[in-house]
Amino acid sequence: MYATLRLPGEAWDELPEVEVGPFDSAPGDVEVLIVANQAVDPDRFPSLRLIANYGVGFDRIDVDACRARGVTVTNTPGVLDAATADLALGLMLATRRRIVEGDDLVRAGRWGTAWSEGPFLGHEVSGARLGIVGLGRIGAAVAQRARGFEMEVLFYRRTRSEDAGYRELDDLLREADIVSLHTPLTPETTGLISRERLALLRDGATLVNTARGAVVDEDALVDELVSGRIAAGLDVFVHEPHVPEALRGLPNVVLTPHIASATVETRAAMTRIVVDNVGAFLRGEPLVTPVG
Ligand code: 8YV
Repeated sequence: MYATLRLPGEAWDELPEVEVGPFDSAPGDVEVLIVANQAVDPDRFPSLRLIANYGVGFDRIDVDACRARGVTVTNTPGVLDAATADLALGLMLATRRRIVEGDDLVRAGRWGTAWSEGPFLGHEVSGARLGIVGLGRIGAAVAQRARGFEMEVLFYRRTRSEDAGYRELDDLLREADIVSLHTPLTPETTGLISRERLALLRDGATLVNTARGAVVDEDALVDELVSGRIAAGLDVFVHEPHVPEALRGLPNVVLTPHIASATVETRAAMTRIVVDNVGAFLRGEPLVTPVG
């Protein structure tokens, strides 16, 4: 058994012998691999039977190729919905209420000048119209929180709905004050928020992405943000840990380093699922959360 990282939380200690090291050093005869959304070429590991992915998203793992070689993939659904939804709300608040800019101002000793005037006025989160793209577990957790902020919730998902809040994607982008992305990254969602669709956002709208960077045309997003027409709270990027240089100096963007699931509690719960899947595999029992 080989893991590309030692996972946090008590459950880890239940694993029988596991070697931890960089992905490139994984031995070719390994039967169980624990990874965090890393591309695994099943041809390189002829004995491989299980890839236990530390994360709900497994977009870098070719599940079909794995299945064809008798390799099962598991992920960690459910336990990170609350933490991810919390961060999405945090980014909405931080971006619209200009929390990071305010923090910078205070730290720089510039508080005291014209504090009630334009430059530091933000936009409401409470009562705003929120458009949720992807209404799975995480999107639903965001909707639940949004109701506490008395937001009007619109949503788009693959399967149409008769619900009054359902909108076609373009209509949702046109109508919402805040758009929050919660789709997995698939061939269908890659570039879903294209340049043309970004242009549909209202002036002053806020885009929040805690899903995957590549769901959005990142170059087009940078252009929109540099123009200052919209604002964004971004936890994910196309080529992490690279963040487009142009974003770093912008006041209308809040940037976080892919931390949506990064709480002690959630990460421990994710480890629990990984370890339970590995345990089930070793005992020859049905896996807890197989993918596909
Ligand atoms: C993790 C995630 O940070 O679950 C996911 O899909 O993106 C995050 O929870 C990532 O999987 C790396 O562990």
